[in-house]
Amino acid sequence: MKLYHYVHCPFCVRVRLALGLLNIKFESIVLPYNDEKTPIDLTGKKMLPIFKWEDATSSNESLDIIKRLDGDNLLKNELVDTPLFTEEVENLLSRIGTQVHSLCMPYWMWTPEFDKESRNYFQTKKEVKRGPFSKLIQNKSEYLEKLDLVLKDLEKNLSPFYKSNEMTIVDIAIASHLWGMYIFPEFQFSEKVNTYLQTIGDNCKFDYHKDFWLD
Ligand SMILES: N[C@@H](CCC(=O)N[C@@H](CS)C(=O)NCC(=O)O)C(=O)O
Repeated sequence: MKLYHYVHCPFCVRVRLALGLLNIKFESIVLPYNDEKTPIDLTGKKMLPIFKWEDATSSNESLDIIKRLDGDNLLKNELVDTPLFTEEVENLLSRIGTQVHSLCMPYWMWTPEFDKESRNYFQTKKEVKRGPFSKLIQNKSEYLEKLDLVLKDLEKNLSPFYKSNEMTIVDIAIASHLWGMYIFPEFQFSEKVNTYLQTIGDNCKFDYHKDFWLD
C-alpha cells in the first residue's frame, strides 16, 4: 500500500498519524508539490493525500482513508458525522488553519520537501489566495494573537483529549492542523497543548520530517 503525501499538509498528516497508531506498513511517497501528473493520473485531481490500496484503487479523502484503515474503529470514526465534528471541530480547524497557514507557509517552503521548482510553484499558487508571503510575515503578530485565542479555547476542552479521556479521530484532526507550528520560529505551545500534541505524536509513533531528516 502506498501513501502519496506532502509533509506540510495537515490532511496528509492525519493519515500518517492513523497509519502509525494502527501499525500499518506502507510505502511513503512524498510528491514534489509541482507534480500535477501523478495525482491526476491516480484520482483525476491534484489533491493529496492519496492512498493506493492493495487492490490498486486509490482514495483521496483523509477521513475516508482513515475510516477504511481503522477496521476495529479504535478512533471512533463515527464521530466525524456528528455535530461535534461537523460544526464544532470543523469550526476550530478552520480558525486554526487560517492562522497556521498564514504563519507557516513562508517557512514550510524552505523545508527539505521543496526544491527550487516546487517552492516557486507553491509560493505562486498560495499567494493568489493569501497575498504576498512577505506581507504574511509582516502581519505575523496578528495571526499569532488569533491563534492564541483558538488555542485557549482548545485548552478548555482538553481532558486530556478533546472532550474525551480517550484519543479519537477528533484529536488526529486537531493535532494535524497544529503540527506545522513546531517549525515556526520562536513559537511555543502552552505546556498543556504541547503535552496533548506530543501524546498524540507518541501514540502514533509520528516523526514529522522522517522522510527527509532521519534516513
Ligand atoms: N478534503 C481533503 C483535503 C485535502 C487537501 O486540501 N489537500 C491539499 C494540501 S493541504 C491539496 O492537495 N491541495 C492541492 C494543492 O495544494 O495543489 C482531505 O481531507 O483529504
